Amino acid sequence: MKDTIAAIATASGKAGIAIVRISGEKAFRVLADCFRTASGTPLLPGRLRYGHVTDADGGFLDEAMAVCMQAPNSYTREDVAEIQCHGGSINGERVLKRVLEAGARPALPGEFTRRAFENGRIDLSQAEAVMALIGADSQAAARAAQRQMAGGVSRLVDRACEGLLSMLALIEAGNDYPEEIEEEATLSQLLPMLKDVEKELGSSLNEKWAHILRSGASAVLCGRPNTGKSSLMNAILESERAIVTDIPGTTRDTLSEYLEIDGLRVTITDTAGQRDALDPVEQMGIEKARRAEDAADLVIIVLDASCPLGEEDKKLLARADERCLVLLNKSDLPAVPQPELMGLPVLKVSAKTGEGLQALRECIRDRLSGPASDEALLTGERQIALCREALSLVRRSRKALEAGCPADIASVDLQGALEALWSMVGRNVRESVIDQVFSTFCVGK
Ligand SMILES: Nc1nc2c(ncn2[C@@H]2O[C@H](COP(=O)(O)OP(=O)(O)O)[C@@H](O)[C@H]2O)c(=O)[nH]1
Ligand SMILES: [Mg+2]
Repeated sequence: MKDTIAAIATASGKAGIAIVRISGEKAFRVLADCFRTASGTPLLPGRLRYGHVTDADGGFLDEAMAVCMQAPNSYTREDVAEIQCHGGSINGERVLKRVLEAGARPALPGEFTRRAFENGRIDLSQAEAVMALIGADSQAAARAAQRQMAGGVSRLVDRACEGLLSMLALIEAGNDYPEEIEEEATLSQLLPMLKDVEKELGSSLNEKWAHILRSGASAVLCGRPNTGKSSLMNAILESERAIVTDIPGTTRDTLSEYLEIDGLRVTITDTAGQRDALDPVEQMGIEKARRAEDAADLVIIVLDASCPLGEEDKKLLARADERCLVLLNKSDLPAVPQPELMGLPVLKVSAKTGEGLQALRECIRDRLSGPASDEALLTGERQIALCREALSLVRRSRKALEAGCPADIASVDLQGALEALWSMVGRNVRESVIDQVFSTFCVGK
């Protein structure tokens, strides 16, 4: 067991409770030194007890509860003690100071989780998931982090590594017994195995969805002036956020708000209407609108059902790509024929009556949601980069074999892929990589 560390595990500021966490060889001794149970009997592992935090002279410092968790049945797999004292910006610090005086040292960011990793309770992908869960700002991101904590990525890596090791063993056997094992036979076994690993790694990479989980999704309302973009923004948000008038060119700057649709965090942006504006301020707004549109995950093109399509509408439709969703707003007004839209999937809505808004929400959610099964979806950038590296090495060895290269040519790349996968879970990684991962953590976790 390592030296004994302590930190406040709860957030700072006004709060009912602060938890001071202690882990390491001396954890129980430190606790015994600064906590007395009300009954005077000693603490038993796993039992939460009421009592007092005492100062160095045995005097009263705070009313608290305390618990001991004996190694290996704890978060760090070391002896862990926790004091639940009163919260607030001063009190928790006072109790921590007392704990440090009793023989613990302040924990570094992420040091508790690092110990859990170093003591083999979790692997590096699970440690990263802990941080992702703490930082999650949507239900979807929290769910993805929890799946990774439960070992989704670990299992993916295990399966892929098993495949790679079997392939390396096959190649090795071919090298050792060239008379007995035909090169052809080795190749015919290797190729399907390579394809399986490629498929598996590929399915865990969905970078667009991973980005949405990390940073939320963006949806941009665009269209020519007066089609009702700002009205729709307000209707979706159910608040009078954007100014609405019948004067074209009312919205000049882009305007963004957060929205949660079925656990998915979406930033929705209203933009200036697209047209050839003379006013320099409006021109700048239109320029900003174009940039927002380029960066968006979902581009919502708003058309007006009550008048024929104009030049600007047609331009927008012409540059529409797979990120676009076409809305026909003002469906409460008599519709005019718009032959240009024949055969195009459009959603009829009315910002005025609310017609179609629920369908619009569902459509936004469906277009921005990830795959139904994302057991082993990679979300962290480090994980994604390593998986991409492993995948490209596996692909390269498959192509080399298909091009008729001898089987042992593939073994260097397969070994490289294996190492990249090991790094994902923290096997055989350099200390600096581990430092890097845990440096992003908060103190007390
Ligand atoms: N009848 C009707 N009028 C609408 C609807 N949506 C917007 N409008 C009107 O269209 C005009 C322009 O709306 P606005 O939201 O400012 O359009 P923007 O320029 O695209 O942002 C305003 O007079 C709105 O009241 C709708 O669904 N039905
Ligand atoms: Mg507007």
